[in-house]
Amino acid sequence: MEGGEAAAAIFGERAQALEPRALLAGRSPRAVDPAAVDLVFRPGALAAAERELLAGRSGLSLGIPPPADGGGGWQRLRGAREALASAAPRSLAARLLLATHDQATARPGPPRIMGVINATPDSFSDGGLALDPARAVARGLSLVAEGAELLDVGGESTRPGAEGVAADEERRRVLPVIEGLRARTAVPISIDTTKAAVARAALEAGADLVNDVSAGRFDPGILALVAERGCGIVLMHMQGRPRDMQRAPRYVHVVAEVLAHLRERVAACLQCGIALSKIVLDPGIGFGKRLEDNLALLRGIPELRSLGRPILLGVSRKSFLGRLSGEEKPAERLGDTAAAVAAGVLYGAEILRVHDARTMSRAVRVAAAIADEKEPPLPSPRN
Ligand code: HH2
Repeated sequence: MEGGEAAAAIFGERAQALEPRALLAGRSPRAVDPAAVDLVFRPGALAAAERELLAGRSGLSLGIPPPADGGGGWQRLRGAREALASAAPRSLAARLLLATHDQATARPGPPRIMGVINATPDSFSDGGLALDPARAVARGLSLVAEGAELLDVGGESTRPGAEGVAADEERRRVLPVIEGLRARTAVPISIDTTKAAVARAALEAGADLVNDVSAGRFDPGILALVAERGCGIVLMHMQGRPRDMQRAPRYVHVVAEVLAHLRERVAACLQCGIALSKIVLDPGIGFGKRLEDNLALLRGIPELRSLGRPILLGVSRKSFLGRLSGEEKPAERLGDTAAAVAAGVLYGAEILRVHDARTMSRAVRVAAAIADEKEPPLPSPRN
């Protein structure tokens, strides 16, 4: 399938009804057989002729999954990828399902560390530490020395309950940091902002991509800017706004809802003229999520990968880790963060946004080696 047709199929009108559910049953894409299809979707999504076509293909079984898999209301397609591919020329649904399967089972690229620089007085774990530009630049350079391959510079805290800051103040905080870093490192720099005016100034000062936790919803001008500059963009899911997002987050099925939201935001980007290849997706851990939502989203990364874009994961020091471990001080949540980062890598996340690059790059290296299916040679009996 052509890239353009895959994008049209995945982001087109029928995509919602054919949304994959329980894809790969929460298993790591690194541990599944890409030749074996196993997809669950809404039953109404297939026209009778398509149902017949798929059910009639040798080796493809079309049934209702058992309740544990979300049965009753969902349909499950299993069989060889080859059989689905042979139905694809005659059915749009088969093409969509094939694209979904291929995207989700493609091996993720090597995981990379994104180091966080908060030029803010009030960030939840390190507010005030990098308010002075010289200290922020020094912090960025040490993150790079410790293994960060990207840097994310922000001038507005998005912690729960945070009130926004004006664009002028945000620019004043981030521009000297971006200029200072640009003069000293070639590592890609992202600007963590929801405002087009701040993003524009940051890109002019040397930033390479935009990290928008509102995915272009708070200031739609940001999408036009990204299209104009041809730069990359991170689209993150958030329910509500930072000031109220943790008051009463609610989902019926969090993974399906986040997937549908990200699908809609990708479609908005494509409509603005942003190339699909420039987009990175992020489930927004801690942004309008309960503990169980954050955990389900970590396990749901394989489903989110069905949109065919790399997944960025921001678990670092967040409060859901403290809920699990009992550690109240965010800066002390190093082991907690390493465990969540490792799980993210195993589920297929490709960019890990962290505050502690040294420890997390080690966690990433170990997790990536475990995820790599190549078996190490058995030790010889004499060793
Ligand atoms: N988390 C924070 C900020 N920006 N961007 C993306 N894409 N994903 C995230 O998970 C994410 C993010 C919150 O962390 P931090 O920047 O350390 O805190 P604060 O918002 O208080 O400055």
